Amino acid sequence: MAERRISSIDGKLAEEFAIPSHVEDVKEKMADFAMRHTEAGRRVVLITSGGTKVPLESRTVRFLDNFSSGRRGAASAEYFIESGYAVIFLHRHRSLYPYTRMFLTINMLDALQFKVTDGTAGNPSDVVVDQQMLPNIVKVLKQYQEVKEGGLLLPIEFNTLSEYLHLLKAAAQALHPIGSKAMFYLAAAVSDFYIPASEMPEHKIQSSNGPLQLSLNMVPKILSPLVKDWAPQAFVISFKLETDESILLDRACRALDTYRHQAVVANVLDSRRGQVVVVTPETQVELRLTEEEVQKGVEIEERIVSNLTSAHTNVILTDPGIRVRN
Ligand code: PAZ
Repeated sequence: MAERRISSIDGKLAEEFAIPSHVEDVKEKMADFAMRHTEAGRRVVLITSGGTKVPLESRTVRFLDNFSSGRRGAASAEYFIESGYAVIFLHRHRSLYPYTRMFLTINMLDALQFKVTDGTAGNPSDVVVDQQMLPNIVKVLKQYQEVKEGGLLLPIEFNTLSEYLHLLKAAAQALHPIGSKAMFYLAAAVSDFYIPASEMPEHKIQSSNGPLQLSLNMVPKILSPLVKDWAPQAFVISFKLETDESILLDRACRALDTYRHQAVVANVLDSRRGQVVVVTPETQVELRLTEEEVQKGVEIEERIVSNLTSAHTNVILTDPGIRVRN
């Protein structure tokens, strides 16, 4: 029964979601990255980040978007790297990116100045950074260059739901050989609904045809084959976002029961920057920042990553075998 469900999800993926042309190349890159870092004694985390886009037309003008700035994924990538992980960063094109996320609101031209102001400046060496506009630039640039030199961050982009689903499957298969050294940190906001390619109009939907009625199919739950089939030894964390706090923990527990993975990070839209609950089959740990910590610039992602990397260590130390729960 379970096997039939998994293979039908695989079939649906192949039939109803356009396969990106570069998926095999990306899979090979991810497999090489994972193997290289595991051989160097590092664990590897696959982070998903940002929201998926669901096209309404095949020559797309309109689409449905899922809300996510990508800040959680980008900040978490930095904390995972600080904790010794190598990171595959599967993120929505133009969502927040590790390290550069800190300067997103700054206009680059406002942050640069000429050393001399008498009108003679004209060479690149005449340009300097305004330290007041970019107060942490030296520290962040150092971190960024170290990460680049160490090849610790592999960025992969998606835009649409189809790209996300196929690239996540490819990542899971690419990380299969490193077994329990792999973590999946699925923070992206993924659509639950889509229009199958066969039912999508080719051209722009015309408003002259009157009000638009949409019928959307349910997106296959790929967490199921990911946990059972594609990366059964990996440590898998999903995220659950709700706007109604009263249903949050129940939904998180249900997800754990259904997919049998290791943890759900549960958060409410309005309070997600300062408060989450890490739900496992045995525990519910609330992580919360105090007002003082928020003022000091402490980020909740540091706490989330610390909690999960410790749990990952415990699992690897106590049971390096199959991770799928019964
Ligand atoms: O990307 P962001 O920092 O704006 O928000 C993070 C988040 C709320 C998208 C993430 O924590 C999350 O809950 N992702 C899963 C969303 C879902 O339940 O579909």
